[in-house]
Amino acid sequence: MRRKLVAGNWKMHGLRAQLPEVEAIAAAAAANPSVDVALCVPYTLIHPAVQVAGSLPIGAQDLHEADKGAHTGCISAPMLVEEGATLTIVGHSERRGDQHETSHDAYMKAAAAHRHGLKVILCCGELEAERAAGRAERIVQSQIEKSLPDDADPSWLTLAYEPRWAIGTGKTPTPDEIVSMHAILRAKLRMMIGEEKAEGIRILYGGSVTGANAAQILALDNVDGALVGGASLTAEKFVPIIEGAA
Ligand code: G2H
Repeated sequence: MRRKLVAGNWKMHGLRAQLPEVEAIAAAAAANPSVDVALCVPYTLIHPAVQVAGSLPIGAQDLHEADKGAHTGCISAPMLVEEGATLTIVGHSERRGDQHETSHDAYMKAAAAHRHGLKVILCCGELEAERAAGRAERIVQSQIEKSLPDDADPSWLTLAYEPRWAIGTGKTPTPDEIVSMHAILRAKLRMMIGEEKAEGIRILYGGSVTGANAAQILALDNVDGALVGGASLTAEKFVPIIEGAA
């Protein structure tokens, strides 16, 4: 059975003044051992968060595909490891939208992270116009074809389906739309890496998950957890989601 994973994505939020939230989230994670919890914070908070997080895994939200080099402003996997990160998100739709990243970029970044022992949450998801045009399934399948690492394995890889139109908007897909897309992703995994590994890989849902809708979403077929943005910024909002997954 796949254990549920609830991962927070703080995006470009969080100063050291918010470290007590990390501590409170870590305490809630420890109190709910049946669910895996992780927190992906800004680069600048990785080290300080690790200092107060106990056994709560602290991750990054992106990385560069190279280990080092002339890449002004970028951060590599070895740098993340040195700061104490144990996981990273790649291919988030805000990276795809704001920084024009492609699925191939996500593929390269996932490989770099894995080379250095980081776990990876690989994101995919369609735009609103793509869904309206009836292309959502094909778009998401294509993203996975281009970004799934060659040696994808449940021990280090998690997928996250995040329809871009649901991110930070308060809109969520219907339960049927989530179930349908997660089934498509599971089938795509089976085709690409075989039944056994495909069954082990967790597929998270992300996009406007809150304490109010988490339990319903997390109970859906093939929904193995949640990637949570805005509602992960405080323990008050995030802990009910953790508890909803337990
Ligand atoms: C989607 C999600 C976290 P939010 O980006 O990855 O953000 O929960 O704020 O929609």
